[in-house]
Amino acid sequence: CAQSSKSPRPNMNKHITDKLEEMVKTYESTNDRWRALGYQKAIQTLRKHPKEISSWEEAKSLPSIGARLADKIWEIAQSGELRKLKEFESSKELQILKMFTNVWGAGPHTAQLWYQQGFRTIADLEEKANLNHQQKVGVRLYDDFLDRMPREEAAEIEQVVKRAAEAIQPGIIAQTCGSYRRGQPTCGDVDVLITHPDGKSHKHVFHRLLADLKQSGFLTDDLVSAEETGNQRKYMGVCKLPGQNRKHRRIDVIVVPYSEYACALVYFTGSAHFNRSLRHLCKKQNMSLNEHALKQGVVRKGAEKIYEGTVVPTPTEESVFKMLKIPFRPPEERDH
Ligand code: DCP
Ligand code: MG
Ligand code: MN
Repeated sequence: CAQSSKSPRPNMNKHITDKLEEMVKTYESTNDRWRALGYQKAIQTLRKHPKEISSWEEAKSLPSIGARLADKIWEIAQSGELRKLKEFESSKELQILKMFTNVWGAGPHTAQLWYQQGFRTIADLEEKANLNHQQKVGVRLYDDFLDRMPREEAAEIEQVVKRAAEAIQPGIIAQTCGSYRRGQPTCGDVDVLITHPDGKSHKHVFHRLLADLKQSGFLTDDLVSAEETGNQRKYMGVCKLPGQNRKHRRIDVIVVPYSEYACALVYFTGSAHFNRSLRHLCKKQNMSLNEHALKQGVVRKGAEKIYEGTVVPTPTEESVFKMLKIPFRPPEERDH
């Protein structure tokens, strides 16, 4: 997927994979990891298949697709529907579990616990459940968090963060990544990546920036106030633009050293699916890629790394693609 440069091959079986994705979501919400994984593998296979599925046998012949999945695929191909999915959709219990897993800070396990305790609505959780701090925020702002913002609003949020960061440290770079940078019309949150070209001034910005943005009333709630991975710092929280009729929006702020900027930019721009295909490409070339660095000369034994490899300097995003021996892919073309 990452390999093809310009027009990525269209998914000839989108009508099928869309339904199967719904099945994955359902099985994830019931904590049925094996079924979810089985469906996920089938989806990946179907995405790569160069033509529309035209028989049960054709589906069955593909990797990761057994007789039962072939039944489902053929049912969708013929009727456009999947009875099993319809059943799920009409199941009250599954609907409630899905709603509960959509609470920020709750996973499928917590959702099931809540259900077993007799809770059925978000109001039940608010009144009766024993919630941690994140879940309290998630419940209070449930509707706002489910609403994706128009990209214009993400741009306004970026500007607020940019101006505040610039006031602390002139020359700072604040770039919104994620779905916004990929040009999506709506964004689930705003992912602001911050660094400084001098290689050191980014360090003292993190805490001051958050303090300033709290003081001004822009940041309203913390979800994860500081997560440290190596030299990177990540904040996850909630913001609200000034003015009437504004919703609370999810915001992530990530501060990284300039030497890691290009890899962080690739990682936080995504999509998550694109990142997976990049990592897959790396494996084949004995390399590894994460939000910190690109490494070469990695030695793997099965899934395990027995030698970490050495860091390849990547001054720009383009250089990451070059080292991976693939043509540069602009952010707008990284959704698959
Ligand atoms: N990311 C990843 N793997 C994950 C989560 C995130 O590689 N499991 C990377 C790719 C994502 C980026 O981080 O694009 C930002 O994560 P988000 O969850 O904010 O996702 P998006 O910005 O892509 O979409 P949304 O509009 O829903 O926020
Ligand atoms: Mg995002
Ligand atoms: Mn995010």
